[in-house]
Amino acid sequence: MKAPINIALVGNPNSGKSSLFNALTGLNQKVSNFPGVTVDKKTGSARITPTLEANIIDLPGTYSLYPKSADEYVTYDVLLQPDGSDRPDMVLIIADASNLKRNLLFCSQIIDLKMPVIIGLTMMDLAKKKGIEIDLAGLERELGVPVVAINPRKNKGLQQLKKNIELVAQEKFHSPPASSSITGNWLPRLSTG
Ligand SMILES: Nc1nc2c(ncn2[C@@H]2O[C@H](COP(=O)(O)OP(=O)(O)OP(=O)(O)O)[C@@H](O)[C@H]2O)c(=O)[nH]1
Ligand SMILES: [Mg+2]
Repeated sequence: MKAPINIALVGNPNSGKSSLFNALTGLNQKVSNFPGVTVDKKTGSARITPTLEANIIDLPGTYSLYPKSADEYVTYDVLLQPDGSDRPDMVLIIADASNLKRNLLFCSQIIDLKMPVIIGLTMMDLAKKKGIEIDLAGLERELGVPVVAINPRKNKGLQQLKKNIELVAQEKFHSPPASSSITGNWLPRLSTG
C-alpha cells in the first residue's frame, strides 16, 4: 500500500469546502451558510480508490492567495510555505458555480502555482436556478485542469471527483480536445430556454 497523498481543499469562503471534507472523510467539520466559518486547518483521511488513500486538509476560505487576515494566512502557509507534514500533493479548488467569475480569479492564481489541481464546482443547483449554464468540458479545456460538478451536501459527483483525483495522482489527466462548436463558450451565460 502506498503512502497517502495530501490533498488541500481551497477556495472562496462559503463555497462548500468543509461540506466536501465531511463527505469525503466522514468527519464533522462545522458547516454553515455564511463565509468565514472555518478558521484553521483540519485534516482527515479518505479512501479514494481501493489502493489510493488521501489526507484531506480543510482550510479557511480565501479570496486571494495573498493573505489579508490570519485565517487567509493559514491557507497561504499550507500552499506556499508548507512544512514537511502537510505539503499538498494536489490542490482541490472548490468553486461556487453560481458566482463563477469571482471564483475563477482565485482558480487562476492557484493554477499559476503549477501544482496538480482539480476544480470541484459546487452550487450547480443554485446556478441553474439563476439560469446560468456552465460548459464543463469547455472550462476544462480552457483551464487545462479537470472540472467536476459536485454537490457535497447531497453526496453528488463524489465518484467522478475520486476518479479525477486518481487520474491526476497518476498524471493521466488530459484535457478534452478542442471542439469548434463550444470553444470559447465556457463562460457562464444566461440560458434562453
Ligand atoms: N445549494 C447548495 N448548497 C451547498 C452545496 N455545497 C455546500 N452547500 C452549502 O453551502 C454552505 C457553505 O458550506 P461550507 O462547507 O461551510 O463552506 P466552506 O467553503 O467550508 O466555508 P468557509 O469555511 O466559510 O470558507 C452550507 O450551507 C452548505 O450546506 C451545493 O452544491 N449546493
Ligand atoms: Mg469551511
